[in-house]
Amino acid sequence: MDMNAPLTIEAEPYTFELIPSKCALLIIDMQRDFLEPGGFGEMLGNDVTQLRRAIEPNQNLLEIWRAAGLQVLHTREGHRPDLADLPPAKKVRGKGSKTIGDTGPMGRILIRGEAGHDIIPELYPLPGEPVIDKPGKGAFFATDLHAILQNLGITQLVVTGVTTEVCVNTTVREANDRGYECLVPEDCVASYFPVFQEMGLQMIKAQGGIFGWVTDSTKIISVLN
Ligand code: C5J
Repeated sequence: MDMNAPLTIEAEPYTFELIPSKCALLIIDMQRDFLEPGGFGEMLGNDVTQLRRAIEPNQNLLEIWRAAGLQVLHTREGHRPDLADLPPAKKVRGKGSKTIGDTGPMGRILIRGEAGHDIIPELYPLPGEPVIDKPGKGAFFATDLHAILQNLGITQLVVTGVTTEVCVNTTVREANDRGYECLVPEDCVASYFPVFQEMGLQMIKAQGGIFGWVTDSTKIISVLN
């Protein structure tokens, strides 16, 4: 494959010209705490099956992406064990009986180094794939993501992961403001709430692609194949 030759991907609101050498797959927060039964997401009362639908499409896309030799990055939402980077307002939000930093079934909730904070085995990073630990919802806030992408010469992002309306949308908006072009495959992102899945995607592609483009992973895969 010519890494500098644009590949045309069918997308909304119009086709996306993917330049392999400049495009990275950014997988957001596919962590055990959000996706597995017994994790933080389920403790908050959410139905994790809504998120687990995105695992297989992400596996398929990741396999093809890696085989094509394209750049992959992963993110994890979480905090230092001493909670020094956890805003008090985030700690108390929701008024749940258990919150970030407390001990749950998979270790301390959303704390770096704990089992629940780690990425699910189905999508585990390979050595050499950067993993961005982020304290907020957006992957650019208080991280070195922008510097890493600039050093790699990346200007386009295929953004996948969870949840569509929270960390995926926040990251796409942050990326858009920094000049990145973002393509979101709708089957590779997921929300606990079907209405937010729908609206989260609508908001990205509305008004001529105000934050980016929306497609389906099969459309990317068929072009990379
Ligand atoms: C949330 C995320 N929903 N990764 N995190 O708290 O979207």
